[in-house]
Amino acid sequence: MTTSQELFAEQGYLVFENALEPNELGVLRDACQSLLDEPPDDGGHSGRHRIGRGEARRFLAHRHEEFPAVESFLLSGRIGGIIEACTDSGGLLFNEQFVVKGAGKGASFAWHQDGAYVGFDHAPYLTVWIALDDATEENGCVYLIPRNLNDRPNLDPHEWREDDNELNGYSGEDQGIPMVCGAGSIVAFSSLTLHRSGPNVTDKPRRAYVCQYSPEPIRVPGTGELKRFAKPVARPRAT
Ligand SMILES: O=C(O)CCC(=O)C(=O)O
Repeated sequence: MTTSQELFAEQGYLVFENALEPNELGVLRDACQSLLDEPPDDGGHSGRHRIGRGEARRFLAHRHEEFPAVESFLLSGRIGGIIEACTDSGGLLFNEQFVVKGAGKGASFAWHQDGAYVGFDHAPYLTVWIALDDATEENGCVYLIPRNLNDRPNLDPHEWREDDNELNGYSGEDQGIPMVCGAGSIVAFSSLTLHRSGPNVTDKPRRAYVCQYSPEPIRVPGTGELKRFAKPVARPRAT
């Protein structure tokens, strides 16, 4: 029988429907709302970290330490269980951000592998994408192209699109598999798995929380400086 880790390696992702308890979803939604109350920016950085598009596509990043309940969740056994279902190489919290597409004008996000945004060689990591609202094709759900990580354990070439504030790593015909799922569901995928998300044409925002877990601290070559975070996650709890 195929194990969940083998399936993850064969297709590059796993879906966990209704993985969160209502209180966990509430904690994430509340923190997201606090951050949304701030004026939007474009990411505040130069180059490949300037990926915001005002109200159309907001990335509210690296603020979990201001929300103790969010930090507890990020390092919880709930997340430990997701990581263990996907890989036996463990996980350290590396990065986190809310991604919000504005009502009626939410921007799409181009095909990319998350690892392409890191900018230097690093061990592949796990992205845990959490739906804070029901995710549909109308409100900008994520689309994935399955990838066998055993056969293709590499980053593909990406180009920076100046007008759209994003990298693009795929220009073929494949539209990908829509990850339509309910609020509180998780799509876990490798930093090597190509994904995109569509525009939000509904009259409500589409909120998601993206947290990422690396098997080892990710350090800038040369300086050895830690990139973002490297916080250990608790042992698994049943999802
Ligand atoms: O939530 C989305 O629309 C996609 C986010 C994404 O692809 C990412 O943060 O890498």
